[in-house]
Amino acid sequence: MAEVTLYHWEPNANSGKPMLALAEKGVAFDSRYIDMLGFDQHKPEYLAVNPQGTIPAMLHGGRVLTESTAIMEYVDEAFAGPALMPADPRDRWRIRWWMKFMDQWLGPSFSMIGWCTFVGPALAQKPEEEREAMLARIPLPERRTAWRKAMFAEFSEAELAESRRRIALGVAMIEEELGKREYVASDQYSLADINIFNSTYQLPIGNPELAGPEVTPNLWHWLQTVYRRPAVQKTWAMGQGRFTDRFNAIMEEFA
Ligand SMILES: N[C@@H](CCC(=O)N[C@@H](CS)C(=O)NCC(=O)O)C(=O)O
Repeated sequence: MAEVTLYHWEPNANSGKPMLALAEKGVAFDSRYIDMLGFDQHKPEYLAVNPQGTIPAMLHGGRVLTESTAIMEYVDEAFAGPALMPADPRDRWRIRWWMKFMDQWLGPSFSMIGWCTFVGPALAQKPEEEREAMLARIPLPERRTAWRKAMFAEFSEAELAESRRRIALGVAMIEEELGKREYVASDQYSLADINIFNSTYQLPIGNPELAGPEVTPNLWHWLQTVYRRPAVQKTWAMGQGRFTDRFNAIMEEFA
């Protein structure tokens, strides 16, 4: 049995953060796949681990760790292996700036579009009573609201337009930043790159108008570099569905 157990969904957005950090550090872990669309995260077995019913969650040293970005920082500090935070305070500030920007401002917009275009439609075939029963099991009211909007296609045009605006602006900001250095927030690969990559890796096929060799040459170069990292390839091989298929399609076409 490994020292670490990680409860995660696909290597994407929040689940992908600790998966990638652990892979970069070379830390073996027991993988517990939580099928988010099957609502495994609201089943009693998982609520006993994380009562909030969100993924990921990590077990280490008798502790349950939640919050994907905080877990990445923990992983970087608790285990040997290549440092994912540089020593320079200014670099560390920039990394934290970008992670906060992602977690609070840009990430939720990627997530809303994903929920609207993929997660909601994936559940739309279920009978209404079944969807209502699924909603009733969600512990956090704000997650229940988000799920309801996704399941019943209730995101407003104004909300979606704001998310699209943020994504376009956020991608332009990342492009500008990558014109200044090799990685987003420092000269070495860091937690900021992991955080941003998990939400942007699919852009060249999902939104080619936003990211590609001509529109965003800096982002394009960075993505190619990150796609090729052994930890990234190993992590995406752990997915069980659409996200890994999409990553493989990207690898075939672009990397
Ligand atoms: N701030 C949390 C957010 C976790 C989160 O919302 N995860 C999503 C998956 S990316 C989730 O659990 N969704 C399922 C649900 O809300 O039922 C973190 O970064 O770990």
